[in-house]
Amino acid sequence: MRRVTLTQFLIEQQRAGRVSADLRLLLEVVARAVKAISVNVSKGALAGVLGEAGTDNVQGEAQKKLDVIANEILLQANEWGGHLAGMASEEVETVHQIPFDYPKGGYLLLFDPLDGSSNIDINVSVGTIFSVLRNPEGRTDVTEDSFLQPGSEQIAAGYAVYGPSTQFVLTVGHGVHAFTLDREMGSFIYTHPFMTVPDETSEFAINASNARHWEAPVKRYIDELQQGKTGPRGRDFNMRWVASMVADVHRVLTRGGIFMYPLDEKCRAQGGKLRLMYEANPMAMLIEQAGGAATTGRERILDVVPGKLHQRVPVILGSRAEVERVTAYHLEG
Ligand code: P6P
Repeated sequence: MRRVTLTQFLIEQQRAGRVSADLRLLLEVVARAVKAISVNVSKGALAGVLGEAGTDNVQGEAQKKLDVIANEILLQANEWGGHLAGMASEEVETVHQIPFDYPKGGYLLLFDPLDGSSNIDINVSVGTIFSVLRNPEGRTDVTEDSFLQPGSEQIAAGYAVYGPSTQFVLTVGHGVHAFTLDREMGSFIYTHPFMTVPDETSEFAINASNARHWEAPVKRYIDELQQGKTGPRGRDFNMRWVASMVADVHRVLTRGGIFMYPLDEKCRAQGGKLRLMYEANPMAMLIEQAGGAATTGRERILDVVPGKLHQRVPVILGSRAEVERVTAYHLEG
């Protein structure tokens, strides 16, 4: 079968009027950057890139060497192209301005350069998550406020998952499409057109060690799943928890499931565990584009109006029937 590359896919999307020339350039540049990250991740100990960087990020979390490397790769790859007005990264407290000697464009790029990096040293899948917004009309000086748009304003979102194979998963608002990296050619090959999340599932993902902190609707939902065919759900369920959001969401996109990092007493003060702008929003866009649902338990994630760049939010996403059930339990109170 003739192999379609990401470049050909994007040119055809541009020809169909679904992406602009600048957005196509942006996505090509991000794809090239994640190839460089994939090379670093796959070298692991051989490249001396494992372990701590000796610094903390804006979240107060100890940075891994690869967190810093991935962040630098994405910033440097995207500065010169003239497609961006500014960038925001999980690893950087403030907005990253485009250097004055480079042209600016109309898009804002947000990313978590290496999500799940606590899994690096144990050789478990990690990923890069990104989100694309338009720079608000007429703004030349990009500030944090420029980024504070609800997830429904995203014009593109995606992630790379660095697993047994490196895959690039993308939506520009017309379905979810995945590409697998051919390392010999150095190109992403179109392998998964129109990924869809089955409405029903028998697989759930949650960090069960937090059970004592959960709110009543979550306790009720998980308890029913664990009762299996002897309980109200009348069938057995399976549990998975990789502790790498990209790996867990990729499984949901690939075979269905529900992924949950709900509000609990432990993370209530922060508003949740996962970050809204560059984790929850891009994943919610992908899941909805694949026919699934994504809520905080109380509202659609893509409707949340951000107040801060690095704010956190509860996340319940995946197979629509299950997300709607959990959300209904929350709204029953
Ligand atoms: P916990 C990774 O640090 C991350 O941000 C997500 O990728 C992942 O889903 C979650 O945190 C894991 O959290 O509390 O299970 O370690």
